[in-house]
Amino acid sequence: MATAAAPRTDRTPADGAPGATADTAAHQHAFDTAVAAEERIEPRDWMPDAYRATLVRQIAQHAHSEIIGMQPEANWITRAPSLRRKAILMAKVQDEAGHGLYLYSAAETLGTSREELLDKLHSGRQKYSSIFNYPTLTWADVGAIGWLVDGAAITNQVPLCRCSYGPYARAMVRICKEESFHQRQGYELLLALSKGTPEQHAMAQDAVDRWWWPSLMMFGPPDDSSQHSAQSMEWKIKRHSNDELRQRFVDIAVPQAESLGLTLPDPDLKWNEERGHHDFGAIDWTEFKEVLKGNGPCNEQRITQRRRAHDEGAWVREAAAAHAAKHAGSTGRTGATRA
Ligand code: FAQ
Repeated sequence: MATAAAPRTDRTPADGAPGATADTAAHQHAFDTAVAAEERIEPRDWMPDAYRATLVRQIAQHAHSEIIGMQPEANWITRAPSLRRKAILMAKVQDEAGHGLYLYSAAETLGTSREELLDKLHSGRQKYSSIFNYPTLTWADVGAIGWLVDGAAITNQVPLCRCSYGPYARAMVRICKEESFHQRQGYELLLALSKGTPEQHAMAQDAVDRWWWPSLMMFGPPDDSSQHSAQSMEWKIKRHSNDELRQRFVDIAVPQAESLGLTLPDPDLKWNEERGHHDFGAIDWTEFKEVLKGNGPCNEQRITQRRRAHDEGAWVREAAAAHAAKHAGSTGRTGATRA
């Protein structure tokens, strides 16, 4: 059995490999033992079908969120107020495309192609994060997304660096490093606005008022209605429940809001000495469900734009495939012709 740091080579083989007829119970036992021992499951290892399906579902949703998540902020690149802000924002949006690529690659190691996943996104058969169905109305929204949305993403994603599936865990390490820069730039942007003119302060406050509650929804439904959490935590895909991570995020955000000189839009938000956490108000789960059903403010716009970008990029994929085929021919290599 390999350690968490190194890919495993001695696990029972995957279906189709020599020895695949070996007893499923023995495979299951080896898998359970590895997960219990905090070892990483690697692509060629045997894994339960449901474990594979859960990973594909979560990684695909995560990848889709990254590439759809480029849209709300890209909306402001041409209107960034300075060269410095523009360069930062362009770098951030490019990072998000990169995160999508790492994640689609991680999903490919589970036997699911990027084309198949994109097709499911475009046809509404797979989800992306609810948060990206809200509009970016002012420049301050770029700051609020960085501070709150990236902040929530980091809180959720740092534990995923310890996910039991190796390729996903390793992708998350790099993603989290980049998300930290994203969160920091958002905080710094909001701080500049908050300490600026009264109009700039009001713009920052308005953005925080609109993004706070949707950011709390990013962590998913409450634990008692989270259908996948228990099994995902047993498999060590998820390390904490949705509510635990949401609470952690609130506890981190409250002092940061104070430093920013901004108010979080929740009259019920207060420190609870007994619990050692902040209490906070009720989340509007009806709104969350509506957004998931496709009825958020920007669902239609986001998916239409995504399909258009995909269609307009067809020639790039074709050219890259032709180049790869030519290169493979000249070096005598075969395969690897995908864009
Ligand atoms: N939005 O049983 P659970 C980012 C669905 S990346 C939409 O609790 P699970 C970076 C869920 O899929 C943001 N759907 O599910 C960035 C399931 O439906 P299904 C994305 C949601 O998987 C920043 C159903 O509800 N991050 O922001 C949402 O155990 C700035 C029942 O839920 C990740 O994906 C939601 N908010 O827990 C980019 C992180 N919540 O699939 C650009 C990885 C739940 O059966 C700019 N994912 N659902 O049809 C996870 O940690 C988990 O998948 C959860 C959900 C926590 C999101």
